[in-house]
Amino acid sequence: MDDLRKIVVLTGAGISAESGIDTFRSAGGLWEQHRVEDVATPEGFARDPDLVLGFYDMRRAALAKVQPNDAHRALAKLEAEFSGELLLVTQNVDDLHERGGSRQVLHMHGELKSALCTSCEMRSPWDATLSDRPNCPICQAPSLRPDVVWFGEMPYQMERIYAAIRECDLFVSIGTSGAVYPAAGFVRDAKDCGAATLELNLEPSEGSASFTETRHGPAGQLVPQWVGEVLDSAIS
Ligand code: BJW
Repeated sequence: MDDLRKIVVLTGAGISAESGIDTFRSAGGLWEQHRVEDVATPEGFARDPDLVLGFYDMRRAALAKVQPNDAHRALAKLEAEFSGELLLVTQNVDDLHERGGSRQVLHMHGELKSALCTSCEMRSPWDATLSDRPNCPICQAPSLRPDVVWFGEMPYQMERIYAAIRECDLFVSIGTSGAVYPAAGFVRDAKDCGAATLELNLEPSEGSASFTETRHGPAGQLVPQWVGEVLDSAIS
């Protein structure tokens, strides 16, 4: 780890599981409680906007009741103390990285606390409900939807992410099943560019075999331990 200058970290729902947020694909997870086609596609939204707006209102409200955990805090410590470059990319729509102290977080699948106007296409910070069809604060149209990336839509800031992956020395994937692209492909993109790759996940993910190193267990333990190793190796 002595030559570590550029790290890209990708996080998924598993990093927020110990805070009490449901993951998607685990037993009892969100996709067992709701049909993915109904709540996480543009077609589902067009068919039944009330259902979709209610689903995201419920998750936004649940966010107010949970707190960041040791894994979020450890990544904030890494950002503050690592002397090289760190890009933290999350697939999560929660704000637990920010509340754990991270300052720079790239939300590739959007954010629960943001609304997207389908009329003027502007994004606005949003803390309230959407199912009551409030007006867009910018164009005043009652056309707000959750500012999240559904299946078939383009994730945010892909050029910036791919540029960082091409240049990184280490790609680390934390708490994600590796079931959803393009994020699931980042490990192979990083490896093709010569980076070391590390998986920190409760169990082997769908992409485990692609990583040069895998560690399995709860993120609340694995992430602080790994961050400690990185910061110690930079000091010595
Ligand atoms: C713990 C833990 C603990 C638990 N500690 N770990 C190539 C091949 C095939 C298909 C495609 C392809 N490219 C594109 C597609 C189509 C599609 C796709 O991937 N389909 C798959 C089903 C195959 N992708 C798309 O449509 C994407 N758009 C797109 O590709 O645009 C074109 C494009 C092309 C090329 C470049 C760029 C763009 C958009 C995908 C949007 C995903 N949206 C969602 C919903 C967001 C809003 C919301 O939150 O509701 O994003 S779906 C859902 O899955 C959510 C998540 O971010 C995402 C990933 O889930 P995640 O985070 O991995 O959670 P889980 O539950 O799956 O896994 C949790 C893991 O944690 C598990 O492994 C647990 O073991 C672990 N764990 N406790 C550590 N304590």
